[in-house]
Amino acid sequence: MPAFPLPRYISDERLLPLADKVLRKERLTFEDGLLLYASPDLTGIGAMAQHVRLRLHGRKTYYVQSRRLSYTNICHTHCQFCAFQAKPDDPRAYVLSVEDVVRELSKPENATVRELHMTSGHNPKLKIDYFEDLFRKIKAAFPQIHLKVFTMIEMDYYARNSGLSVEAFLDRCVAAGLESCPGGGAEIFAPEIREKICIGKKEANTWLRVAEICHGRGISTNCTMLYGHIEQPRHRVDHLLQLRELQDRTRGFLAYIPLAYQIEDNELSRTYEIHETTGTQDLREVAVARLLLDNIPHIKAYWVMITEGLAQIAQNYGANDLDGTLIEEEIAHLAGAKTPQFLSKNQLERLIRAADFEPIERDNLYNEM
Ligand code: V47
Repeated sequence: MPAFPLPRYISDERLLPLADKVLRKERLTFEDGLLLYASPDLTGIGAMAQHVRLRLHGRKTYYVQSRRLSYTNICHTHCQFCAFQAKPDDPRAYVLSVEDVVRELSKPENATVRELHMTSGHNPKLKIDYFEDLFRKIKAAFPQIHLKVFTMIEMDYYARNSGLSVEAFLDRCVAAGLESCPGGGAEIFAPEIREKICIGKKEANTWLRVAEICHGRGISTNCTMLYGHIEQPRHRVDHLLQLRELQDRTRGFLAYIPLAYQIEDNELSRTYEIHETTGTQDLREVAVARLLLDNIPHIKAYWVMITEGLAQIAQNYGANDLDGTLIEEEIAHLAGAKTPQFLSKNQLERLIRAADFEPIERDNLYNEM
């Protein structure tokens, strides 16, 4: 890689020692993370993150032809930020049958889908037999579709609901066709925030323990952080470093996705005065992640939550993945996301190329298609 005159892009002198570390591939500390949030020099921070991104991935930006599907919105956990959940007596409440899912995936618009990403509510009526049947029938009908299912908290919930250990539940799901897991449900690990934004949701240790079990069994997962609500920079740095620490031990995280809090139709924004995240905040989250998470290969800019235009620019702030086509997204849109429900392969490629990056279609494990 050609020498990169990184310090030339930095106007906040306090960042220069961090730039030195980045150039020497040295790990950043908790205090460095706090400075990355405190410094007004977004350009300098972006340049450092971009240096790392170019070192790792050159000008490649990945995307996947994916389908979002939630098998149920019935949820007995009550996350204050969630606009998707429904109680069983809500007219919006639903559970998809296996036949519903197979019928949906048979539609022509799903013909090129390579990844089925399913996260849903915590529904006490669903147990292991439902999932085994679901996964077997999907894989029988669509062997080319990669099954990426369950947040870590969902897996813990459905294992307990089935009277099984997480290990036994996961082994049976994998035997039925589960191949990897999405990164949701992590929210913010710090207990003083977690207990305000998702009262009663399992604590951070559960999320981390289940991720470790998945990784130990060769099942890759992603990881996320929900930002832009009542958390402070120190909670974000703490969250990212806990992810980094687990990754040092397991190497099982494929990608990290910062999730910008969507403020509509949920209790959290009715309880606290919270504004929607801004462009500079969203870009900073991508850049800080690229700099602190030195052991997680991919950083996604999730266009659904930050807009297509900003995701495109985020490619210059450390992101090397724009997620996927999605077809029909519910969780962010019910909470007010103004982005489209889906982007076509051509639209994604155009966004990537127009910013002078190289679009690479991938499968869920980052094999190039
Ligand atoms: O688990 C819920 C979060 C997650 C809101 O792994 C909200 O590739 C913002 O996990 N505002 C679902 N976020 C999305 C998710 C995801 C997205 C993209 C890629 C991947 C991946 C995973 O969204 C939930 C929760 O953590 N969420 N409500 C909200 N109002």
